[in-house]
This record gives sequence, C-alpha cells and structure tokens, in this order.
Amino acid sequence: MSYQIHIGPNIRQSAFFEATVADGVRSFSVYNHMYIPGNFGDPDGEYDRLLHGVAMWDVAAQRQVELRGPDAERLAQYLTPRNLAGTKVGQGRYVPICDHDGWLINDPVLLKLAEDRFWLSIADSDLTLWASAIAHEKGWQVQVFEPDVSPLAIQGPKAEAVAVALLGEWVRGLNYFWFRETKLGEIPLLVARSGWSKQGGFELYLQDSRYGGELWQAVKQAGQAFGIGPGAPNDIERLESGLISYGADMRRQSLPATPFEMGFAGLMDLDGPQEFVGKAALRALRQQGSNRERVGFFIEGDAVAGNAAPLPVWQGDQQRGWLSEMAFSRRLGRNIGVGLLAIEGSDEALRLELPDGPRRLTRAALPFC
Ligand code: THG
Repeated sequence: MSYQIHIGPNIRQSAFFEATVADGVRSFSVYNHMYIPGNFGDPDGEYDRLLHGVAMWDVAAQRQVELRGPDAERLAQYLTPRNLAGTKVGQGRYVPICDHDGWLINDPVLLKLAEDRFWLSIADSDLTLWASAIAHEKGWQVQVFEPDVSPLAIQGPKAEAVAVALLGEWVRGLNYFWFRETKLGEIPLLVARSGWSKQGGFELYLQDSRYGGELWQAVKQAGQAFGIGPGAPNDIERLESGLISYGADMRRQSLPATPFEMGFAGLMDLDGPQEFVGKAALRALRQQGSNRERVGFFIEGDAVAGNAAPLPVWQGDQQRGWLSEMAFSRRLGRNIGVGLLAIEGSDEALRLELPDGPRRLTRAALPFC
C-alpha cells in the first residue's frame, strides 16, 4: 500500500517553501501547522555536510510567540519554571514550559529582545493560545501574538565561515544563544548563535517573509565556496548529540513526561519567590521522586529504519519504558535510540519488538557523541 499526505490549505507554507521546492526537497513533515522539509533525497550527503561541512535548513516552523508590553517579562517568567532573573537583552535561554499539573508542553528558546519584548521560539505545540489565554485571564498588559518571523538555520563546522561571508566578521563575537538584529541589504534579520544540532552554527530569523526566496539565495551563494547544501534538522545527529525533540521524545497528548524525567531538574528554580504555572505540582513531583528517566539505548542487529511512533520497551512480558526514536549511526557503526526507562529494577534483557522480530536493547549513556 502506498499513500501520500497532500499539500493543502490548512497547513501553512513557510517563507522558504518555494525555494526548498526549487532545491529538490523530497519530503515534508508538519510542525506548528507548517510544512517543514524532511530531506532532499541524499541522506548520507546531508548528514556528512552537517558533520564536516555546512548545511542550510528551513526551520521557519520554529514559530515565534511574541510577548510585548509592560507585563511581558512578568508573563515570560510566569510561563516557565526556569528562573529568568539576570537574562540580558540579546540573550537566549532554553526554557521548559509545563502545564498546571507539571507535564511538559513545550521546550522553546526564549529570546529577550528588549526589557518589554520577548520571543519564545517554540517546539510543536500551540503556545500562542496558551500564553495569550494566561495573559488575558491575569489581566496583564501584554500583547501575545505570532509575528512574521521565519528562522533559517546554518549548521556545521563551516557555518561560521558562511555567516562571516554573508554578514561580516562581527558574527564571530556572538556567544552561544546570544543574538543581534541586523539587516542584509533590505532584509531585516535577527542573527543568533544557536540551532538544533551540536555541530555549531547560526540561526537567521527573517523578520519579513516576503524576502524568503531572496534570503535563501543569499545564504546559498555565500555558502557555495564552503560546499553548502540544503538539509533539515537531522534525526541521526540529534540522537547522537542527545538533543530533545518535543513531540517525539515527549508530548502532553501522547507521551506525557515531567521535566524531572527529561533531565531538566537543573534548569528549574522551584524554591525562589517567582510564581509560574505548575509550581505547586512540580514541588510535589520533586518530593515524590520520579520512577522513570530519560536514557540512551543501543539496539542490537542490522541497521534499523527510523520509527514513526514511540515503541514499548519490554523485559519479559513487562513493559519497562518507551523508545521514542532510533536510527543507525554511521559514526558509531551501530543502532542508537533514546527513550524513557523505569528507574527501579534491572536493565537486563530489555527488548524491542520490530516488524522483523525482537531486538535486544542495552542502556547507553547520553549523549552518544
Ligand atoms: N532553535 C530555535 N527554536 C527552536 C529550536 C531551535 N524551537 C523548537 C526547538 N528547537 C526547541 N527545542 C530545543 C531543544 C534543544 C535545544 C534548543 C531548542 C538546544 N539544546 C542544547 C542542549 O540540550 O545541549 C543547549 C541547551 C542549553 O544550553 O541550555 O539547543 O533549535 N530558534
């Protein structure tokens, strides 16, 4: 049987959609109600460029939630258990977001643009609805909306050389997660040292989608001398690097997890005076202790294909956890995966049931690389 997901009007096209089609995109996924490229037909080449060269990714589906107004900072702090005191204008922070029961509902990058202006660069859940409902219910003076902002990522060891060629020497001075607003000719940008890989790089936040095609061409041209090519957030590299994928590794509706289980305990401040959604629930969860934790797995046997849904991890006839995603790592020469595993009991004889039969699993330390 074969089927397609069609391109239709209820899923949004990114500012770089036409450019990625022209450059040979072969698959899309959907993220924040927007098409996001999956691959360009050369998985080995795309992985190699990320590890040894430079790749350009349409990540416009990493939508921004803007908080603007006198109570913007108050709302930002109320949305996350991370303590935002000391965050400077021009700085980004990774901020887990929980619901009132302490379940993770997103894990964005927060950007502080001004004392009264923030962006949450969100993972795949409807945080604009969430944040604007909270702001209105509180009666706070803050606008919450999705601005016309479309990130384009440049990732890989040669990404800095491309960013310098495109924007100038000053980009070398950006520290990790810090950013600066600038213009490339007429094109309004915010440039950050960030991106969903551990190979280094930048994200160019395009602030006017009409320039999507022009920015794509400009990056491509600046990158030509460095062998740049189109790609997409890479599931193999992200598993090797231990990066978390909200929606795959946990999701409120299908694989709920707490920040303790996901390893975010060190990012939270549950004892300070600041109020935030889920504070009481998270303090109770801390008291109880978790019975699961985020782990890495090695999967024995032939190279696996990626998986589309969380798979149960078995020990005999008992389910001990979930494997959320797996891939064959060429760098390691073996199959790797991540998931959630029960803390109590032994890790012996763990097993996955694949369509071609059972596979032995062993626990591995994260990150793999
Ligand atoms: N960049 C931007 N927006 C994003 C992502 C991004 N929105 C969606 C998604 N990715 C949000 N989730 C993450 C998950 C991990 C990281 C960033 C965003 C990340 N983690 C590093 C790590 O875990 O090693 C660093 C964390 C830290 O230093 O605090 O980078 O990629 N714009």
